[in-house]
Amino acid sequence: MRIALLACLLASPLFSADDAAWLQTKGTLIFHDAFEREETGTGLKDIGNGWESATADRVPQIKQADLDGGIMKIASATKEAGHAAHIHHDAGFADGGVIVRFRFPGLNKAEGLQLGYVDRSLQGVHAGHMCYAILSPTTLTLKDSMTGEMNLALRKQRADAAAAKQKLPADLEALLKKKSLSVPFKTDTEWHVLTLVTEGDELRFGLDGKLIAKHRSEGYAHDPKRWFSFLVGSTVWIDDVKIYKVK
Ligand SMILES: [Ca+2]
Repeated sequence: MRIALLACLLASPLFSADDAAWLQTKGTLIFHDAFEREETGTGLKDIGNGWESATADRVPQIKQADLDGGIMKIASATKEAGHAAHIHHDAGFADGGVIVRFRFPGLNKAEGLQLGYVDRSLQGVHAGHMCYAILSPTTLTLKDSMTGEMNLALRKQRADAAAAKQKLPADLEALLKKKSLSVPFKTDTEWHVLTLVTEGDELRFGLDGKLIAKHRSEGYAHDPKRWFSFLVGSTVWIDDVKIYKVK
């Protein structure tokens, strides 16, 4: 009887490390895009299906998002635009997340991908940056930007210290350190499926059904995650995006 109960508990999504299963069984699919169309131009809304490219109008002569064969091929004009490509879509949940099929095409060195959640209506936070997973060729970082480096009061303290050519106060340095977690991670040029979810004050990143990292910080609990965002400094291909609301 006890063994049967244990087996049952282990089989339940509650005890699964697979956040795709958690989203699919506990959540509601609030947005899906498989990119089976052509973009209509290089402007703010030309990806279609509700996406906005916040950096498109800085460089209208350059196509930064090319819908090709069912894939959104992002190539950031970072230098020309003075900013990494920022492509976002409405989300709107407290707990939930995304399932994204993606690939680094191997067209540039140091291909990476930053994705996460933004709420531009947030007061006291630079550009509403809430939280992110940041994939680089060697590292995965989970970051609470909202109560960390994008918090305006903390940014002022850092700027003041920099202007005075002083070291950061030890307590501020310790606080900022707690706001992110980095683990070794190696990118390649294969297709993968990632999950990025928030549940309460926890942010979790999974790849191909395996939990890679999780981090707890108060900013992750902010309600709502108003936008889902991609920040791309180089090149990445996105095949499919699903956004789920659990709560
Ligand atoms: Ca597709």
